[in-house]
Amino acid sequence: MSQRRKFIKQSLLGSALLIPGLSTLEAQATPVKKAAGTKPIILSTWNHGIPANADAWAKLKETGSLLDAVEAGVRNTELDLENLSVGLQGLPDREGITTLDASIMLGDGSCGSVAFVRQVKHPISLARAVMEKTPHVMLAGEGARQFAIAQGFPMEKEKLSPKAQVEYDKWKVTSQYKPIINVENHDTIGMIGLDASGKLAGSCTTSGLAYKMHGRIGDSPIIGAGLFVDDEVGAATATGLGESIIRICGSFLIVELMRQGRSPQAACEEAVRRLVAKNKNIKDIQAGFLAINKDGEVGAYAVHPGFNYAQATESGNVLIDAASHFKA
Ligand code: SD4
Repeated sequence: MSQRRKFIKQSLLGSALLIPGLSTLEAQATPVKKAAGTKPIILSTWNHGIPANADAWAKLKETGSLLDAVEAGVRNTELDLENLSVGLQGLPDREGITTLDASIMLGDGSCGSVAFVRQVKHPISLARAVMEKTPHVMLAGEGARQFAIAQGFPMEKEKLSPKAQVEYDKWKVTSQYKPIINVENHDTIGMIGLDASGKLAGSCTTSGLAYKMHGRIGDSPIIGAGLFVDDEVGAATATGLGESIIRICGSFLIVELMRQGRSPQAACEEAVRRLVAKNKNIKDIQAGFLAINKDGEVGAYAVHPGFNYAQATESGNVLIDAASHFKA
């Protein structure tokens, strides 16, 4: 049996459990409290979440630090040459320059991010350095690059990856700016995790929208938009058209909805509902959210079909399709 089928079968079995002492009918009529989630757990967006989760899991086991884990996990994607939306191999902006955004956050409110940064192979580690070594939360552009140099980060040559160069050359023929759902623009990695002691952390890293205007910054480095983590409640991360996510402060919104009692799933659904209401041309916009509460329950929801995520627990690392507002 495939891992995904096995996982689905297990979840179905879980929801069919009866309460001892009640007949089948009574048990069906009684609202059964959703089974508590599991700890530790690490979640990340899209297919590349599988290798990223594997690295994060290994790091968690090695150091016991969830912060180390969420950094190590997305560093894997930052080096993935197949991925055209994360790291320096990502598709460039309209001028042919690749600029990166990243953020990292702990459940105690510590956070750091970098935006519109060039020549840095691991923006997530730079975001962590902003969090740990400066009095600030966010550095952008040339200032972020200067800080990277001062911190001893190697500067990479500004040269497009062979795959990105081919795509950019094709794009230049028409030079049309038209984001395509789930194809060129939707491979950002957002990772959120909960450790065995109940602490939460998250990370998010991207090269942003392909062929964006030079200087454009998306949701991923904006605390509360692409990522938000609070040990009292839970964590959320986002992927998709950053402008639509910033407009509703997506990740913060989900955490606050969970604080008011919604499940991670219900909170993600409400965020998508709001995003759909606040954005024009919604048929051309994909956005997806992934959330976890402090009990380890998970939620995920997207505007359009096609969003999936990877979930690592003690019982394995599996890919799961998220439901969506619009149906296929
Ligand atoms: C951005 N949210 O820069 C990112 C892009 C993305 O999956 O998530 N792609 O708008």
